[in-house]
Amino acid sequence: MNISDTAKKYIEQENKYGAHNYHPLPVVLSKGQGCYVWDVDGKKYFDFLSAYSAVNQGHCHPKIVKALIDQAETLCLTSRAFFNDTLGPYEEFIHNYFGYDKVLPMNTGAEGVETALKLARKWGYLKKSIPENEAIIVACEGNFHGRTITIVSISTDPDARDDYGPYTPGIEVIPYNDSAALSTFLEEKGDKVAGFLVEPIQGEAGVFVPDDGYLKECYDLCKKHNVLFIADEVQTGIARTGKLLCCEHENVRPDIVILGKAISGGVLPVSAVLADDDIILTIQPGQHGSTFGGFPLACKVATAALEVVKDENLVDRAEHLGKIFRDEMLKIDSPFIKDVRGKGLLNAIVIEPHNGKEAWDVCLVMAENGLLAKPTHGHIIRFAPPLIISEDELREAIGIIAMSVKSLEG
Ligand code: IF1
Repeated sequence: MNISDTAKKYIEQENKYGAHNYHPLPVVLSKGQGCYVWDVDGKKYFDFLSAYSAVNQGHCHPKIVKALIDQAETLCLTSRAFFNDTLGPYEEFIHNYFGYDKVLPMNTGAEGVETALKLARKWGYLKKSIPENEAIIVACEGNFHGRTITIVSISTDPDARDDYGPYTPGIEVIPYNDSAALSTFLEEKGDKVAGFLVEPIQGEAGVFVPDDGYLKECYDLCKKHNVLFIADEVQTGIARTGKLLCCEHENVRPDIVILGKAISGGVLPVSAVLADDDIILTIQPGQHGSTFGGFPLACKVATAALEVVKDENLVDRAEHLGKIFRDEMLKIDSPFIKDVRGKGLLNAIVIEPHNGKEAWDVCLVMAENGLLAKPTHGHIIRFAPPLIISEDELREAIGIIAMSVKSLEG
């Protein structure tokens, strides 16, 4: 791939002064608008990563940016030591929007997950009367919930987990997409289980969509054993999969929902944990919090970002455009394409190495042809454009993907 001197300068700077905890595609971006980004040389790309589904509303959405600027000029941060005039309205808005009694606001997705786990443990001790220090959280193989010590303790990915021990106890991992495994586990130890933590679609695992009925079966098992069903919708939530929350595909209403990423349209780190009173009120003043959680900028930005989701009909758009995307991908006749899967506009193709080329090479060629996507686990490419992409734009992007794959066949 051709890298300009300007781009090289930024890449070398990151290499020299930044920790080496990422391996980015050699593209240096400097501008974004809608479903497009531009690099430092002015080249335009379709953004088919959307910052890992944080930019569902499109880059620099004017309504969200305006909310940010207006509030930034008024009041940015008060801490929760005092009340302010943005948090209450935001919390009521979230209540009406998602239909849960209350919200606990945080910043990053990982903090949201941590919050949900703390909430589940509190509830387990106070409401389910699990003996002190014996609460169990059940999670799934192949999960990705973030990067904290407790969360990597749940991980089964050696890259995410290795050499970060000792690990947080009280967590058990069972196979994903296997409700019988959950049933067996709960039959045995259900009286000590506080919560079952699950991604409705596993993103990092490579957009792994569980079988129809899996989430509902797990939810019913949780009800049977008085266990909280905790949905990590950080990546799948906010219209991405063609429903506001991915669990709606199976008419499941989780006991706890974790949201992040697109709740702010990718403008600020904003996360939220939703639950009803019997759960969320088990945490009392002083028992949890964060300096920035629910800060005025976040409240205004997230409200605007969620209004955009409704105003621009992003749920229906994701559903409609996702079908087109998968249909068109399946029509590409290529030895590289082994599988196409996903829901709404959260999709992936599984790449069969061919001609000495693999997923990374496909991504480099797509970048040269004006479309950005990122491989995961070496052989899977995730495709998740902003949900505001038009049908014409989507079809143009599909053309770039098809042409790129074809050009590598040799
Ligand atoms: C990185 C993946 C995506 C998440 C779910 C919680 C979090 C995430 C379901 C934590 C974060 C990210 C983080 C990002 C890569 C990315 C990712 F490839 F690792 F799996 F999106 F697909 N729950 N996902 O997907 O949220 O604390 O990051 O705000 O670079 O680690 P966070």
